[in-house]
Amino acid sequence: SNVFNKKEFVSNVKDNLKNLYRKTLDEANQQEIFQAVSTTVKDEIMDRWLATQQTFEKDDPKTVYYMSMEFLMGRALGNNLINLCAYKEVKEALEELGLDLSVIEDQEPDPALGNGGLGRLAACFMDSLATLGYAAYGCGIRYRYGMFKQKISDGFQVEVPDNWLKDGYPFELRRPEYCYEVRFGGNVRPEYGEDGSMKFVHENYQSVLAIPYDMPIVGYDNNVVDTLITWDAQAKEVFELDSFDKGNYEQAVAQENLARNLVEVLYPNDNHVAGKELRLKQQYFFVSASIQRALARFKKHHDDIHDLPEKVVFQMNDTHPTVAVAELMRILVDEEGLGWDDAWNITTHCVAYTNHTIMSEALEKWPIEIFQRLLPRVYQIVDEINRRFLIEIENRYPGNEYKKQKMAILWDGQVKMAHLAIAAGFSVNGVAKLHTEILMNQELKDFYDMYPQKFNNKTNGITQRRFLAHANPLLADWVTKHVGKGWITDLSQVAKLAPYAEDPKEQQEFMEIKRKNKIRLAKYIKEHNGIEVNPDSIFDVQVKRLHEYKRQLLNILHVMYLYNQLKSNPNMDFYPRTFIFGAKAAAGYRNAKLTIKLINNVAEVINHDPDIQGKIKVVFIEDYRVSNAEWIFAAADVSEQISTASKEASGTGNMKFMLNGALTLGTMDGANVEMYDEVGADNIFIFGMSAEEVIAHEQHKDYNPMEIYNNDPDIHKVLNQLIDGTFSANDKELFRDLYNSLLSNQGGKIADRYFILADFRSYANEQQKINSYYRNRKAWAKSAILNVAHVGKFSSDRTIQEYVDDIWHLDKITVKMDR
Ligand code: 26Y
Repeated sequence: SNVFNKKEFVSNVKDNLKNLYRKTLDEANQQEIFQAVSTTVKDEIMDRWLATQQTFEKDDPKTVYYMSMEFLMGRALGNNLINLCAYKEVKEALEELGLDLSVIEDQEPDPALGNGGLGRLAACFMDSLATLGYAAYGCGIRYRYGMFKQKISDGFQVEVPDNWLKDGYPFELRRPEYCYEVRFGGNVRPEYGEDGSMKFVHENYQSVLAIPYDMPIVGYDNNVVDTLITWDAQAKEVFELDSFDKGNYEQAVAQENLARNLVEVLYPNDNHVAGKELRLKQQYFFVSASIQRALARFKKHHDDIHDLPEKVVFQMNDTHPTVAVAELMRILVDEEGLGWDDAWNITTHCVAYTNHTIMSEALEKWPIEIFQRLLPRVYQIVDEINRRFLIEIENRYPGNEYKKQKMAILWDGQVKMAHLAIAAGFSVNGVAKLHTEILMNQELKDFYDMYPQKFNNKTNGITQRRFLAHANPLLADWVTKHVGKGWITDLSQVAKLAPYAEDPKEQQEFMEIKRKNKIRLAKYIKEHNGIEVNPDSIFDVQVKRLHEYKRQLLNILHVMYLYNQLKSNPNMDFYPRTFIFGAKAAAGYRNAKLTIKLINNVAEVINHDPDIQGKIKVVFIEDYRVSNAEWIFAAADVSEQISTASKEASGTGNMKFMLNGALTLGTMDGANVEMYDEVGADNIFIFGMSAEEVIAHEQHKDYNPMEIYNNDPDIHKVLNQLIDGTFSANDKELFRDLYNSLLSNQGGKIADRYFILADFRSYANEQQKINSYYRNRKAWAKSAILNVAHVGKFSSDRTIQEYVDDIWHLDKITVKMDR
């Protein structure tokens, strides 16, 4: 059944061009055509969105509110067409007009309302929720500026503002009729009634209005359209148009400033707390508005607030929305008039928490001073939660002051958000098996001992609709040819590919598809970097946020090492290799930015050295983001997942590479461990220390990188090249900080805290194995196909079904459309 009739589609696009721009097809530019095409597609989505809402009204299903500061959605047009099953017909319809759908897709800015893994996971989850037919709202912030655009200038990262809304975004719907007030600052005063009752009055506060913008989340081929709510802020006075009486003028200006600042920009820090007051404001802003909207929806169907847990669950994506615990309590106690125990019982059956990291620098702790000044009533509630929590600890561990210190929500002048999330959440989950084990046995052991029943694992996943069906149409068709279309909604069906792994004809076809994707990426690299790369070389790729624990530095040091080897032995056994990097560094993260500069300088030297005859190329892809990621995964041979074991909670890029038939070179970290279990030791390259070994070294403080430096001449040489001008002829000192970070303790940071030198040799050995293995094209193709065949577990559909079964207990809905 065709979603669009081609003739009608074309005529609708033309109509939309006329209505939007008063232009004909000949006069319109590609951006305008993108808008007109998107409007046409949105029209089709609207019918399903309406029908879905009507189903919600009729069936009143239990609903999950996925609360997240970040939703890294990526472009919507292509994805919506895939999920409407209309991609091919629209592509053809546009071709008849002489238009190229991929050029039109390329006009869309990436909605990049997120940093990296955590934000992209939220986006994959929304796709799976809609596809599986569950009632779900994503709740987030409509940042005016998303993740910055990255320019590389003289090898350095330069951050450019991401004005993604400048041409207007076609896939959002402003809904001012569902606005809510959110209050900041002021003071709380007890007010006594004549009957001796007491309530708290919040006064002298500043308020803003939260205005929701809805984005449709289109399920695959099922008429379900869920909603991502992103909240915009507006000054109340301006909104109500009545404030400019003189007395209120200053107040009005202050509120306008507050509203503008609140949603101005996404904090570009990934896994590293900056502790900015404005961020806490952002958190409370979207959390308060989202809870108000959820309760309003609930009340349309129910009069007894005690039934809330039967119909509503709030999933907190890391601690960022954890103020939800206290905000829900506040509303239940102050506005619904419930007693504390009643309110606590409801709250603790409605909120659940996902932990995404064990890195201590990513744990959110707010100074009490800030928290109390900004959210005086909410703070009182946190204080009371803490008081009762400490009593609970005392009852469980009488006289154990140490436990209380370690587990308190308020301690040392700080509000510890993770402790609040665990004390209140009915579920606490990690994002991969190893990660959850580390949480239970180390990081959160005290909490696990007290509440073992709360802890559970939900290994992350990714959506195969974006990362295979859309990203890699050639491979998608090949998979469909062999196993049918079922994989699009049930990825476990790719297991049926396994028998083809041994078939020489299929191996060849597979490798030809990979080669075409490499040519597509090579063209992109040529256009964007001006670098010529050889599609017959091994594409060895590391794309992810730049962070020391992810060890891009290990990768580039190894490239330097290989370069040295090739220089001194030009005829050594070496298969041509293209090392591809893509990464954004947080704007204030010095070592991360320096690593980007190092990669670019190494590229500059190696790419222009005739001695090595083009055998190594190094490419840093500018502005790595969801849209170019799709092309990069499709073209990769080797997937670098080389974090220090125990540091990467899960990783999800690892799964996207696997889905596209790349072989993983990785540590036993995060979900790599489970990928190893699925694909088997013969089809993955594992190196380095185990998580246990890393943790033991951290505890015993017995690691000495200097020893390795002194005893391994190759490593010695590479490190010296950081400070002898080999890659920074004009400024030998440029990379001194990287050198120092590996060899000396400084400012509380211990030398090589991510064990780069410790893992270097075993990394180089595995790289050598890859070199030989790739020469055996059949073996390589077999392993690559087996990677695709064993990726089934890593669909976010599987992950979401587990959340539903174990945590959310949602009802499945079916949306009927009479067409
Ligand atoms: C508190 C603030 C500074 C902060 C902001 C963003 C803290 C953390 C983050 C982002 C964390 C993040 O992206 N974590 C990643 O989550 C992925 C999805 O679960 C994991 O796959 C990945 O291993 C983890 O690093």
